[in-house]
Amino acid sequence: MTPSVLETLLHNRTTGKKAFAVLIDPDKTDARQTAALMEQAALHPVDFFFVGGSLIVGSGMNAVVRTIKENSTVPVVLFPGSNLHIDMAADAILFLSLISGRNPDFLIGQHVLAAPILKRSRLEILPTGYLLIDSGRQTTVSYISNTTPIPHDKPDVAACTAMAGEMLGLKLIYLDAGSGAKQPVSTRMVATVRRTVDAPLVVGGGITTPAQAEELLRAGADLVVVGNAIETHPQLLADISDRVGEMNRRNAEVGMRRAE
Ligand code: 1GP
Repeated sequence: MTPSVLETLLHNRTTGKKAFAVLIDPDKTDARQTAALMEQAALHPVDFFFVGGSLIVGSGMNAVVRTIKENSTVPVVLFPGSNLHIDMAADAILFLSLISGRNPDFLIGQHVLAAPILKRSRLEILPTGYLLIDSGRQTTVSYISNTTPIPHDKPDVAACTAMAGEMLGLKLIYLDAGSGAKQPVSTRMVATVRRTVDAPLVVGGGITTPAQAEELLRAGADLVVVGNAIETHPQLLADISDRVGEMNRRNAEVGMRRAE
């Protein structure tokens, strides 16, 4: 049986395997571009496709999810901005509680509306503590959610927020600088959060190079998410995939040598 997304991430935590997800914004892609990404992903492995965004204007989400499912076995994880962004053809959904903010609608309100729909679905529900981190400019998600991001240089605030989220039972922690952020979350913040929680740590927003992805993974992220930069430079999918693959090979070799 195929492991669930959470099982995969927890297993990766125990083995130290790092993962890479491509975020597809349905407003910025079509079935043809999605199929082209799938061809790349067949040659350069991607662990998950995230689909969604804080604001979806068009009606292309279902077409994107279907195109991925028809062309790839990589799990599709919905990254919703609201209870409207649910697609039954996906494999899983990040059930995001925006715990860095104090807007009850994004802490629990949207979830109440989505709960009966999700209960009837076969989607894997991934309870996720979602932390928005300041990246130097207002992002769509901070505007739409009407929340104040955690300051970029306050790793302890992020760590305490993540800890509280984990204590509340959330299974994943997601540090997000926001789509198209000027700069990613700092490695210092990632390392501080990593030391304080056991849950798999997802980091995204503003990652534009394989080196940044590697630094964040080395700092303690388990999964990096890249969207915008791959839309602009599709070759980056291959470059980041290769870099993460190389990192995992090196880590596995070190592990084997230690075991000898
Ligand atoms: C945003 O973490 C994701 O929520 C990805 O951000 O589009 O900047 O890569 P980018």
